[in-house]
Amino acid sequence: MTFTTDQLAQLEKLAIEVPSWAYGNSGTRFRVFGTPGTPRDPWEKIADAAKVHELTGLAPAVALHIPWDKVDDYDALKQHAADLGVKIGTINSNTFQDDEYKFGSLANSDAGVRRRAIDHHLDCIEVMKATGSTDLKIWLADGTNYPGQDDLRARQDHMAEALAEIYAQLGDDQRLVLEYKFFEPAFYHTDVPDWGTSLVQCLALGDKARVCLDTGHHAPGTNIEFIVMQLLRLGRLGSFDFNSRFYADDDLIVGSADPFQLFRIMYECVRGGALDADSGVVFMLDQCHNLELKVPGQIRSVLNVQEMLARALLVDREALGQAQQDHDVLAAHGVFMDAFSTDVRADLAAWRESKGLSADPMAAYAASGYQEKITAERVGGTQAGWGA
Ligand code: LRH
Ligand code: MN
Ligand code: MN
Repeated sequence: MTFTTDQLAQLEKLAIEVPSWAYGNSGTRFRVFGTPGTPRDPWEKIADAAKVHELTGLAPAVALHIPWDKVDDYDALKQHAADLGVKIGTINSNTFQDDEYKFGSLANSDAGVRRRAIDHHLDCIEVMKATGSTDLKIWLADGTNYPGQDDLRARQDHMAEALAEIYAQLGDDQRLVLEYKFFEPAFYHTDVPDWGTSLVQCLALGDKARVCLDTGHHAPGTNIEFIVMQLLRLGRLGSFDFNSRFYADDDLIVGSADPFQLFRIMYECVRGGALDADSGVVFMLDQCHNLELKVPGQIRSVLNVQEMLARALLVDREALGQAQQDHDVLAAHGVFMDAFSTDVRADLAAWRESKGLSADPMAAYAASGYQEKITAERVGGTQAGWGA
């Protein structure tokens, strides 16, 4: 066994939150391809999420997106999740698909539109109360396409005011998590483009406001692990939206495009105590499976996070500290790379078997008959959100 008892205890703490929308059909602006067995409603999305947890032991929570996951009875949805062995996680608001929000939502210059967007968030807080969710995640598509189109500073003030009204309605155990993104759908400016803007808005709101870091929301070449370090250092990292990208916000399987980056992020998480429950950091995925099957796509994703966490735990922190102290650049880098280069797959298979799980969850899913069952049962599954 490669892992020490301490490392195993750390590994044990990993809990990943999967997004309900990863189980729905999705695509690009050119085409949404249907996938056999796609869920027809939030109940079926939760069933698929529960399957991922059942086979991996790593994904006990599922995030919802409102109104994509709107139901009449949220108490019943909460119970449905519990019956299947998972819980409802983050509630994601959505102010980017209605005509009213063409020129923005919380940052819109029109007070009537801002009112509507604020009310949507207050509705989301009600959903949180009914489902037991503690996090309200806000990502705004707000921004402009052309210099001069709107007043950048006024929009920032409008947004701050609107966020404060939403924040004031949070319960003691509820948090507001503000996600940033540097472009898209707006191409000139975005009202929350970066972690600095998210952080200053959060600082103005109070202790229950945190930053959400979506790994796909940065300019190419950005040192994301530095941002992770800084937010953890300040106690303001609320959650991750994990995914991979080659170009923009590609929403591909986390750890597929750049496993080394995921390793570096997970190392900062270990270093910064993000795995401890009291850190409040939620490890969420935000992905779409446009071509591959969705349930195994999610299984692969959570396994990738665990694998890079396992390698990050193998960094010999004492040797690294000594090499850093000595300014021995190559030795320090060598210690880091030794951990990254370690194949932990057999150890993780053994970890799974020790918990009564299959050594190979991908193979277990293929053999389970679940895909055949949902393909036969679910006729007419719809798009994840866009158009659902
Ligand atoms: C925006 C985003 C945000 C949304 C999700 C569907 O690009 O990352 O988190 O809620 O995609
Ligand atoms: Mn996201
Ligand atoms: Mn995104």
